[in-house]
Amino acid sequence: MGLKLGIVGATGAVGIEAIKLLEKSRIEISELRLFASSRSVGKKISFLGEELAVQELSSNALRNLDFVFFSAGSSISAIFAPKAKENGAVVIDNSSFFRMKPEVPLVVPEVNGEDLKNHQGIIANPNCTTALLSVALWPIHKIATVERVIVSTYQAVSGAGAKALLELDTQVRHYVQGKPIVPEVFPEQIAFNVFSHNSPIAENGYNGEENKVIQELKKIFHCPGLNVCATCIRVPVFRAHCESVVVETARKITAEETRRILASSPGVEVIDDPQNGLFPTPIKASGKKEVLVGRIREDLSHPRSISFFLSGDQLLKGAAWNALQILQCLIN
Ligand code: A2P
Ligand code: 11C
Repeated sequence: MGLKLGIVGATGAVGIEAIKLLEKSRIEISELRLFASSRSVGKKISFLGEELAVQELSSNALRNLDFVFFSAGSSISAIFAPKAKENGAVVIDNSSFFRMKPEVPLVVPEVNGEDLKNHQGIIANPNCTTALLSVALWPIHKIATVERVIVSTYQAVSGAGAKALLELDTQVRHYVQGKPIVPEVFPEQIAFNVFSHNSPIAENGYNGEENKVIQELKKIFHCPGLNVCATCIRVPVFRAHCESVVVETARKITAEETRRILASSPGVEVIDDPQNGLFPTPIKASGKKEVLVGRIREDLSHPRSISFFLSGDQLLKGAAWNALQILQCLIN
């Protein structure tokens, strides 16, 4: 018998990807229930040849499901994920609401899939920037023990949702047509601009996204003492985040060893071809489940430090694909 699945946020940037991935997966599904806000009720989304109507979210509507995937923001998860759990479903939550709660596993299957064994009905999917970074960093940590990470990000607009994606598209058109550009989703013009990630700056001077990367990485790696410094930046790219990473390790590793280790690591694809100028880009990463890693080189300013550049589809490995991998692990 197939699984009964629910997707909350089915009309959003991540929800749409989750539906497409489920269609292509071998997971047998007997019922797929799609939820969004009241604005989308009745909207039809096709799944395996059927037109499924989007339903309004309520506690009752979450009854009799095996798994529910949430990607409709923290406030929705905070209210409805516990309801889905009470109703007997296992929740895979893409919001930040439960991530740092000690009883909730925060899982990237390539890194800490084992943590799923201890779940109590709610499992958290990490922030997209953290998920991409952890896939590339974990193989280095296993062989050389990562002591310090300095990461600077170049984040695509789709990380901020479907409306942000449309905003970049509209602003580029308006720019070309000489029309005024009026920011609505982001605080500043995003077309032909770069700015500090749009999450609020906390008292420690780091924005919300940076603090998530710092805290979540420590939890996923089970390394509370890991030193992480993050700078998160929004760039006018539609899809796939990039990250420039500098890693200090306890044992010295060469660029060649790092390249070799990463090339055979799950979820990583090395694209590092200086002769032909081939490196990771958001265009290459879009639609891929793997994190692309290149520009692997020794940090000339430190005796035990490696630098690299990555690009990964934050809607897939950073969100929907990671969630589907978690689902697959739970079923297995
Ligand atoms: P809707 O499309 O009806 O607004 P994104 O991350 O791309 O912005 O998507 C957010 C997702 O969360 C959308 O599917 C959106 O539905 C959904 N959502 C927003 N508010 C609610 C709500 N109050 N109840 C259920 N789903 C919601
Ligand atoms: C962005 N990474 O690109 C963010 C969005 O904690 O899940 C995801 C926020 C989160 O803006």
